[in-house]
Amino acid sequence: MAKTDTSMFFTDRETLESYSLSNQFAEHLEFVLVKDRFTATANDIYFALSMSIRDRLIRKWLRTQHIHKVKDVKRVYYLSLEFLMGRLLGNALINMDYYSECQQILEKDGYVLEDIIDKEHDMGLGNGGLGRLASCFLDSMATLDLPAFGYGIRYEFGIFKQGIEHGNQVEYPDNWLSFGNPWEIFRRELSYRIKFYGKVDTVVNEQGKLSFKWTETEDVLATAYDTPVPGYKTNTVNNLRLWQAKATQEFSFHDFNQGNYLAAVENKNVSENISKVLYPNDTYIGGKFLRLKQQYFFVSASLQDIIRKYKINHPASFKEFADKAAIQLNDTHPVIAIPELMRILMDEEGLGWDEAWRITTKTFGYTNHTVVPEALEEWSVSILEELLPRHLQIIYEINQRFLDGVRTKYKVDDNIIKQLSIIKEGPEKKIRMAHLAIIGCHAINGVAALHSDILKNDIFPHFYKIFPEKFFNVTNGITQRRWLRAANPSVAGLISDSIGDEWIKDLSKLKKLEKLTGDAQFRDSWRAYKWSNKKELIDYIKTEQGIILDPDSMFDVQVKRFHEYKRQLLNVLHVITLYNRLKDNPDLNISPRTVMFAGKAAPAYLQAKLVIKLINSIGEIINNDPDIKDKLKVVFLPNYSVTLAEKIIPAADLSEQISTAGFEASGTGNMKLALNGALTVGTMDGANVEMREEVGDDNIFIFGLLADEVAKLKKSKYNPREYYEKDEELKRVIDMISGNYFNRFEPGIFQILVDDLLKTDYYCLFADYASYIKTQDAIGELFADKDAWTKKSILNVARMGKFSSDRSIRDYAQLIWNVKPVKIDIE
Ligand code: 26Q
Repeated sequence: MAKTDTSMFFTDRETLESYSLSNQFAEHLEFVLVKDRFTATANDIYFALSMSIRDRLIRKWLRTQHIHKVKDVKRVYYLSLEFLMGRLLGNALINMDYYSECQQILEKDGYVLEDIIDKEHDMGLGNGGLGRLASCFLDSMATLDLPAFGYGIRYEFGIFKQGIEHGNQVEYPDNWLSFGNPWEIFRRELSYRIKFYGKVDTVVNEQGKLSFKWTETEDVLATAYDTPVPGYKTNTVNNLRLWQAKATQEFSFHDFNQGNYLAAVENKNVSENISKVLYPNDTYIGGKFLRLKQQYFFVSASLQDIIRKYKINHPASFKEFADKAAIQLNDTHPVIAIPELMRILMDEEGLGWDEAWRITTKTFGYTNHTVVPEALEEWSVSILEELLPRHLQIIYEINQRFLDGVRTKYKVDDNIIKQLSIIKEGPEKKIRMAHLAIIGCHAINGVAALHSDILKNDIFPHFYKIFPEKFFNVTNGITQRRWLRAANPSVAGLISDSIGDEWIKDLSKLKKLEKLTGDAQFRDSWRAYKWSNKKELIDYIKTEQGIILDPDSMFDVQVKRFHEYKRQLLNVLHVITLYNRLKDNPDLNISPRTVMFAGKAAPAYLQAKLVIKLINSIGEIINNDPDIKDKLKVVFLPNYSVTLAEKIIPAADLSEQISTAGFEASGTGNMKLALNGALTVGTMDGANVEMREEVGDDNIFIFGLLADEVAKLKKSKYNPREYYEKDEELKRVIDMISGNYFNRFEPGIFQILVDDLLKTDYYCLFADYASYIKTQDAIGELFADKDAWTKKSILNVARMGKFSSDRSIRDYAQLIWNVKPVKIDIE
């Protein structure tokens, strides 16, 4: 360091801090962006402001990393192929407490902060629940002062942009970096070599000891981009490190000299394709080669980075590795990390199998996010053999040792051995990544109580018998900083004015709201703020889609990925039922409803896309039918994203969480909506079960079959046609869809949906229909009683304390990671 005092910084702290944010902002605008007041665009303002805030973060960021290093603390490494961060500016302003100062600075120049915040492109590097969970967890880990690193891929294209054309989903690339990204720091000096393909040589040394050499590989570089993760009102700033692929050679001189210019750059493109695009599926579909490359690419880079950091304090021994690193695997997507760490420890660091295995199993934890058996990730042996030959050897060895152990310890037959094996036999041998994860980790957890039980009892019962001590539950949560404080400032403000603002760091404090349900004035304010949120959403929809909506109608909201098991189609059946009742009796006295849908379907998931088309088709008919007298509207809001969620959720009255019981691992939208005062209509699935426990049966609308009843029904001969024949309203709805009532000009397009329901109805829509309709009728009635509804709305918010991601993270820290908070002092 240039300075002789003990300061770790080059510049004087006093100088930087007394230097006003306003000056810094002006300097960025002038000297970095080279703009003056006449030429600056709103986008320039966004950039200059973000860079000024980033400057303020940097000192804490460096300090945090420094303290973690010198104190040699245990860190959490969260490995995830997805981080659905959304926008960063608003969040940083709130967490660092700069919001009002920035408002004032911009006001002077005639700008409104919210408009500037609106210029930021979402960081959409994820599909849905699992990716957003990773982002909520980063926020909570920083806020709780836990030393943590997120590792992932810096996709050039995030989740596709959804457009609607003639009611159909169309996909456009999400070129999120096209205007630059003020938050990330490119770490030019940080890059690692990632090996692919090649062969494995067996080497015997003079002592007769075997070792393995992975040679003749084709290599790619992983380069690091860091994004700061500030905690709320704390000095901790953790790091999200995303890897980008870079060719080891810009250029093949060999090809170039042969006169083939295009071939000379082609290899570069092939290598750099690895970090090009996020796979837009949110369930496992097929074993795509590039996906495996992505997985290994980021896993290998991250492990090399973790080991480099470990060696700074422990150059000579790996003994303490598991005491310094807890690595959490976000689903099976990064599970190739298990053989990779084994390979590094044995082949590169010279450890023996037993020592390497002890370290590996002690280090890793695995979170499962899916119950659907066909969604469990498998890779064909032939693909692994080609791409990662040494890893395949190690996986075989892990399997062999595990099964041998089982055979000696238990009396098991070959059938059970077959079910436990990592290798699935068949015409094409497959590696079951979940089995590898359970065997190679010390902890496996589900994401809600019901889900964790299903894992133990139904999905992995044999593993549970062998390793009961490995199975945990950590119920998901969401960060209240983004999902209430930032997304819903009016209600958040009302809450803070009434009970103080401790809830922002300790969500259980919301309990204090319970007594305010009896305060008529408070209820009026609550309603008024919810109403103004609805008005804001209405204005947005009017601008974007030209649809006029009524803020006094019930906003009945289903926002999530489109999936058959999430049963958006069941919601549609209810909407058509209401429509028919109103057609029969236009003067029917019902609570007016605006039914809103938003969500993306995987581009190749035809059934899901057809449901989107159906929603748009029924909207077209219902919204323009004069008989309905505006008592029912159906709206599909295109391009659901974190930012759109932040607009919809604060405006919702009713939250639809209607998955077939046993299929939704947890859900997190359910928590976000309830935290914003929406009442839930839901099945006994995922975290709904625990939400009911918290808010009480009177404050949530539960309907439908239970998970074990669904399982039983499926085992018996479930005949959906019986339900159709017996229920007049249901029959009429189905006949309308099949009779092209909503698609006169495109006859037959929805017939596959109908056929599937009548023949199979895998997700039991018909079995739950009557119960759903009955519950919705009760909901409609209650909505007419404004005071009763408002009381329940307040109680829901008051009792959401459990569902903070702060609680989830404390659970992980204690049950699985064994990490402690580290306070960061600024000297
Ligand atoms: C796997 C292999 C190849 C390509 C894609 C995938 C893939 C990608 C994303 C598989 C699954 C996902 C995402 C799953 C997901 O979001 N699951 C949700 O996780 C939430 C957080 O735990 C839960 O609340 C939801 O219930 C669960 O559906």
